[in-house]
Amino acid sequence: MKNLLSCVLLFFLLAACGSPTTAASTQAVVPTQSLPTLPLLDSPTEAVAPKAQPTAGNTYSVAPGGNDNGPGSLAQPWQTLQHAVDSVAPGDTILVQSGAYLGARIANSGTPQAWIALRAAAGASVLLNAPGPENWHGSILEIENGDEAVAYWIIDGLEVSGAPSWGIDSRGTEDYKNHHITIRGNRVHDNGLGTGRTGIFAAFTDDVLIEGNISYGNGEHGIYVNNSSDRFTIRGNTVYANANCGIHLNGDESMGGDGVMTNGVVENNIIYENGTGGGSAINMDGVSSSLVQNNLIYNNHATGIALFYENGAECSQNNRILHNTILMPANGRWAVLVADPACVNNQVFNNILYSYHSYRGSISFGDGIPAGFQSDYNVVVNAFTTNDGDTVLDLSGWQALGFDQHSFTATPETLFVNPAGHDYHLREGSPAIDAASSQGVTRDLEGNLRPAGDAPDMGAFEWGSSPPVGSIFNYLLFLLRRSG
Ligand SMILES: [Ca+2]
Ligand SMILES: [Ca+2]
Repeated sequence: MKNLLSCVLLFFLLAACGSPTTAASTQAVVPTQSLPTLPLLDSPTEAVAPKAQPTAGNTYSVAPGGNDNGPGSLAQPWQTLQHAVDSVAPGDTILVQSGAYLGARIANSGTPQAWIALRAAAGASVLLNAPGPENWHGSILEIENGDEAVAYWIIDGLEVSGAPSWGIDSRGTEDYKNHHITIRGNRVHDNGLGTGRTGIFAAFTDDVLIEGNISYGNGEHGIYVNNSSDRFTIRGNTVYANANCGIHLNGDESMGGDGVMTNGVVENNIIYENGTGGGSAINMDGVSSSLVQNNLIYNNHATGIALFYENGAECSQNNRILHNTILMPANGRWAVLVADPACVNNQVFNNILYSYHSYRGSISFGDGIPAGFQSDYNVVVNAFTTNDGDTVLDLSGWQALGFDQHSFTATPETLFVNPAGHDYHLREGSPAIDAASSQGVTRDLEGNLRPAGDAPDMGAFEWGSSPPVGSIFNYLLFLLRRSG
């Protein structure tokens, strides 16, 4: 994989330099050893949350067999993650060498200009498989002080597995919210199996960026952000086979704070095979003024995207659900649920909302029509409800209520390249091509430009599009480093 990526990267490096020759090929390959010192790379899509700043501090190493009384250099590395995270200053980077480690609790902070990184070294396989000695909750990696906020940390490239409770666990408090925590490119799996806990968890944490992770097989949710956290970005993750939700968002008023999560973005995630224990692919309880776009959601066994309030201080409202591709299996629930009429002013545009269920379909209102609800330009099935499925409307009956005037039904076989093989790119001639409305979404799930052709396409993939050249370069660097 790395060689392939290096070659592809080389191709674009040469192309970008206008040099079609191959003479310099061996020299032109970016050496992987240089990658960890790069500043943070642009991810496949445009940044939404504030970005981490390049660091300018010291670089330390941790390795099995190291010595915490030494200097923490590459030649004389430290041994434990706890010593490392306790020893660094703003701007520093901890490079973790291959091996298995206890986790740690991070209790100090970087600054806006000098984040701290805890990062797998290039090419290293780093496994964190048990809580550290200072941990409080049975989680493997805890980001928590208790008396003050923890902020400006990057957690990057680690495998985190086997926690008694949560895998990666950021917790502020009602009075001291954590903030600016980036959790990127980690593989987080099989945590909380005996306790029903989550892979990646962030409570009372503002401006959290959870990006490019793989979270699977955890005992509760794949990713869980809660407790009034605002301006969250959950982007480009692959989330599968978790017992409950793929991504759970919960304002959770009972824990204090304002009980609402606002101004978040959930985009470009691939979410499948979650929810066997109940829980939506994307579950939004007390989430407002947020954007859910370009997600691919299939074979999840509860609801696709649910807007409701159970613990949140208000019903999820003023959200935009755009350009998602959702396919519900025969044992799933509705593709989109607005559970309560108090969930006002939500918009559902440009999605593919398919279901294999015998009577559950595209959109369900749990208890009447919410004020300000708008939906249109979706691919749908002939099943809608305004009373939690007691009565099922076909598309014309639903349109008579004023919704989905430009939406239409279509089968997966006419829409997608290979639905049986879970390839949900649009096929040539797909009725979803150029059939969406302009909602200001400029990229698709893969970072390709949107719209291509005459108009945007419905669903998460824009047909016949390609990424801008600068994005190709950054995306390949991103993949190369993750594959390392
Ligand atoms: Ca809030
Ligand atoms: Ca198009």
